[in-house]
Amino acid sequence: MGRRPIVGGNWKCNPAEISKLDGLVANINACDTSGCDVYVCPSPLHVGLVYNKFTNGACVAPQNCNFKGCGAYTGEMAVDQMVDMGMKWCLIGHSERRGEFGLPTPVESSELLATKCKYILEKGMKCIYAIGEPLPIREKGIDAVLAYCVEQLTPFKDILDPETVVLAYEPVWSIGTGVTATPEQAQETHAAIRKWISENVSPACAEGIRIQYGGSANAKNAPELSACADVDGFLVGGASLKPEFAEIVAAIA
Ligand code: G2H
Repeated sequence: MGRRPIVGGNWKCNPAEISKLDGLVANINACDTSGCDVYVCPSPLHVGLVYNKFTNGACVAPQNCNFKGCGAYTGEMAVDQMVDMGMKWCLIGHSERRGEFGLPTPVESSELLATKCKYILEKGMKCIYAIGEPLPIREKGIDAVLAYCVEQLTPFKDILDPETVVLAYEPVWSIGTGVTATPEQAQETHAAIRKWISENVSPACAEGIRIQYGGSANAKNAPELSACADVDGFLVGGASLKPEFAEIVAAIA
C-alpha cells in the first residue's frame, strides 16, 4: 500500500488579529481530506481558539512543546495539555524554532528535539519532525546536504516509526524566501534520506515513513513536486494563510 499524503499548514506567528481566524479556518475546512491527512499549526496564542473548529478531519498540531510536562515552565506548552484538549499531533524542529534565523547559537539541538519527540510519543501523540540544511551546505552538494540531515536524524534513529513520526524536509534557504527547491532537488534529497533510513533503521520504516517537503510550497509548484516519488506531502507556511491551501492538498491527494 502506498503512503497516504499529508499536508500541514503552519500559520507561524499569524494572524495579528483574532478577527482573521475564521477566514483561515475556512481555508482549511475547504480542503478535501478524503485522500490526504491535513494538520494545522496555529500560533500558540490561537491554538485554544481554533482547535475544535475543523469540520473535515483536519487536526491541530502545535508548533512546539516542552520536554517536561506541566509545572513551573514559564511560556511553555506541555504535551499533557495537548492530550487533554484532544490533540493528536505536534510539530517540532522547525528551523525557526531551532534558531537558524540569525541567532548566534542554535536554540534547540536535535538531541533535545529527540527528547521532545519521545515525550510526545509516550503520551500517545504523533510527531512531525522538521529537518533541513542552510544555503552554505546546499551549495556544497547533495553529499553535504545528506550529512547535515543525517546529523539531525541520528538522535531519532530509535524512534522513527511510520505510524507515529512524519518527517518534514525543509531546506532553510527555501523557507519564506519564494525560492522553492526544484522537483529534482526535492526528490534527490528525499530519496537520499529514505535510503539512509532503510540502511540505518529498517527497509520497512523507510518504505512507510512519510516525508513532507516544506519551503515556499504553493499552488503553482505543488503539482510538480507532488509528482516526485518520495515527496509525500507538504508543510506549507505562507500559502497556508490563503485559499490556495486547498489546491495544494488537492495536488497531492
Ligand atoms: C517553511 C514553510 C512552512 P513557507 O517554514 O513550514 O514556510 O511555506 O512560508 O516557506
